[in-house]
Amino acid sequence: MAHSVRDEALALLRRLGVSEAAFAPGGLPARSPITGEIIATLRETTAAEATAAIDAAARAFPAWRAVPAPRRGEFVRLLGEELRAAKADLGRLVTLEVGKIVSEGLGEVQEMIDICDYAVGLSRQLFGLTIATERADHRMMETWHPVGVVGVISAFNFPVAVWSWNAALAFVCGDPVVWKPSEKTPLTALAVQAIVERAATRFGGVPAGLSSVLIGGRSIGEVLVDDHRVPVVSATGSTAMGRQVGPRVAARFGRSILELGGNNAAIVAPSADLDLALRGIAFAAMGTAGQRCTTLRRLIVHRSVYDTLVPRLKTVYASVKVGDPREDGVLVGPLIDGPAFDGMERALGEARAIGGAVHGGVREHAAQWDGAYYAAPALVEMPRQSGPVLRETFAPILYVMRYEGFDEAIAMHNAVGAGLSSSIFTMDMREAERFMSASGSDCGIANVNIGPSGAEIGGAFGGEKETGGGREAGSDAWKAYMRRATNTINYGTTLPLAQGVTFDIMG
Ligand code: UN1
Repeated sequence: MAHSVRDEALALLRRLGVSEAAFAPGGLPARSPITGEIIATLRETTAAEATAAIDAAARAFPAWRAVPAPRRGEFVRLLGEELRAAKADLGRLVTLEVGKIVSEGLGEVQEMIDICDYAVGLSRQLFGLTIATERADHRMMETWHPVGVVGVISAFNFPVAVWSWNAALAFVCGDPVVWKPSEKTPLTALAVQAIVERAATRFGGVPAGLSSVLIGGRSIGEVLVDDHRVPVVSATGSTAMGRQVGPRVAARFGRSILELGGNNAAIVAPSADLDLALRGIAFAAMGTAGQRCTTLRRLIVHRSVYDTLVPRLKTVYASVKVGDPREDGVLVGPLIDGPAFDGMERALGEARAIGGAVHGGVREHAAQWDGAYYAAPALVEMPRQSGPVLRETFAPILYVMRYEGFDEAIAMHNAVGAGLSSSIFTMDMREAERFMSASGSDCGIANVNIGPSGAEIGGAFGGEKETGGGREAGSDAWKAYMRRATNTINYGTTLPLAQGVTFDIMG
């Protein structure tokens, strides 16, 4: 019998520096999906407090933008150091609060450390272009300035890493951050805030209000969405959530960075290295219990390899250990809650009704923990791509389908609403290049011989279509956290006008 999640989580929270003031009887319950037990109840942020946090962030902005960018980078360097020191504890808390297996909990914190390192370097590289002008003795250039308060709304499944992609960039770009984490994962958010405060103390001179956390549900998120002093709102979650947030932020001419649902596929071509494909598929489809936005949900297999690959996959699916994510050897932890399991059952029922053959997918460990929802990952052989296959169900369901021709595979691949991540397993370079070309995958991420999940922070992360179009983390994603000014400077003695316009005045 495993020891109590609650005791361990409370000890971790103390070690991580979360103050007792965060707790309140009868407040928001923080549950562990491992056992279903309540770890703590938390004081919820009121709407007035949320507005006060935005006031403080807005006040912090002029002070923070005046700090030279490489100095702001020093703050993020210290944050990275604090995260390194806290990695074991915070990673473990992610496991307890979200149910990720131990190495994935630690991996999430590593992702935070990685983006901090990235942002430190970036703090000396926030540069713009110098542009040739059509006028003599003129120079044109772009400068990038801090934009203001960044609102971050994050989901339960990456409860801390997604904040860090946004916050590490925002901080070096000169922007304060107000964060509304998922109401399902308040504990890890409070722990991160305590870590930020330690970095701020070591740095000295961080303006009050630079970083804050709002604990609560949708109505608290709405305060961020609607406040005109928040020029950028970065929201991660469902497409339904994004449909609300995007237009509301746009209505006040704010900018949103949306990272919404994924319905990610992999194509397995005739030439695929099937050993490698098997490993790639297994991690991408079952890892994090199918609760990544990059999770592999659709497998499009050439008919010539179907009967070799699919039986092997079935064996892997049947052998994977589902259970307490703290235990060695477990690869699939619990779903986040009961509604997640209901959604899985519903999707499997719909798949069966249209001819799908479902392997796995049954609830496990219900006798031991009736408030926890473990499910054996499901492999579903579908006669065609329809019904639940066309939408994202946030659970470990992999729909498998056959294809004949490569064009058909690409068409099937692109025939869903979401456009986050994608992959192809092939040894044929023509297919690989086609898949990554303009006429190939329509997703923001297109991989070859690796699955669609588990991206590094160095690349821009996000997707097209109903995924929302936002990009976070690496490459030039930082530009979304700044405003661009185009400058034209005349160092001559005359005033030539652009486009040859003349405007001669008297005198
Ligand atoms: C998410 O599920 O919201 O690429 C983010 C990945 C991770 C991030 C997933 N690095 O799977």
